Amino acid sequence: MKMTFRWYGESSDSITLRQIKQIPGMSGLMGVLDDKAAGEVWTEEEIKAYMDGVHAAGLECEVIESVNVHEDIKMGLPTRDQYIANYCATIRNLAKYGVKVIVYNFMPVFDWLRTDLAREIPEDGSNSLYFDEQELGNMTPVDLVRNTIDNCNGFTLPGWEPARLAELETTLERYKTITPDDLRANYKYFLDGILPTCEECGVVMACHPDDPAWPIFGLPRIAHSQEDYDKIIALHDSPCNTLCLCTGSLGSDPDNDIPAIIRHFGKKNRIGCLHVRNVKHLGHRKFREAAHLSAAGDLDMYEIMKAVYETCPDTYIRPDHGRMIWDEVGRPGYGLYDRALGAVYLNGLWEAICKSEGK
Ligand code: DNO
Repeated sequence: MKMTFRWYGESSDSITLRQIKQIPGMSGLMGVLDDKAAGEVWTEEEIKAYMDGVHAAGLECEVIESVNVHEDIKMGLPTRDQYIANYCATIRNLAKYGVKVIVYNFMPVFDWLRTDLAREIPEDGSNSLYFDEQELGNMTPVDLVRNTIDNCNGFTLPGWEPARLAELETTLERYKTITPDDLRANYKYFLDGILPTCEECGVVMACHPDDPAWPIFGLPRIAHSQEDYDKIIALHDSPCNTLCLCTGSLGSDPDNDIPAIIRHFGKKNRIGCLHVRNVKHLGHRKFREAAHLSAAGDLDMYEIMKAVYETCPDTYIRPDHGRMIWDEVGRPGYGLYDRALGAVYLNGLWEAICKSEGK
């Protein structure tokens, strides 16, 4: 297992590579070029500049996140072929700089979604990302976007880049006629278009789940359960067609048994990497993100790490969304302190599991 950390780049992150390097057991990053719009080619020069900085700090970057899929691909528009060709060019360029896994998602319009980015946790005065379906019911998609952009402390949030959201209303209108099966068919077209390039370059695609794990605003969503992922890996049978197992996204639905899902796909060698975090259920479709410690939320982190150990021990993991603690100001979910605590805790579980297995 390699422990990694999401980093947005020098001009876009409140955290430095030096700080990341000082977290015990950190091998490298799940990196991102934060300023790339969906559909654009990530050029060799841009990737090289990012990687040079990472390597100079003594870190690796074998996983890249948020190579976003253009809406035209998801909607199956004729322009999709050009965007698929661009995507293949990006895959090739990333592979040249040592990237082994690309995390992406196939969620229409929105990436992850919350109704509050800084809900105070009454027990200790920290705050974390929060979702309540009832609060969402009172908001239009435009309200939600405004709320999210206004409350992210001046940082861009993954999936909420203003450029992607400029045409929000038109896009939402177009999705009204797209069913989950249509979306899956468009997804197959995309996978058929990119996976041969992945196989050629030795890059694995890892699909991030819908977050939260159910449809929102009536949009089709097709990646939030074991059954959904069984369908996705059947769309194009390739060892490069894998999932990014995000425990908090899938875990927002209490019906998803996370250790069982890890075992199911781990055994098939279809887990490209994991985002590991805890979630506290507060009612029907209402939850907040919790500290990583099992006792702080509803997921059993020991069982999760054990399932990884048993079925995909060579994977990449990163601690996901932390709370904001110790008065840190940063990108919601992506502060330094609570994610560092999470990484150390997960590494501690890993050491205990390895030792108890005599390794
Ligand atoms: C959210 C992240 C996601 C993820 C993308 C991949 O915090 O985990 O934005 O990186 O869905 O495309």
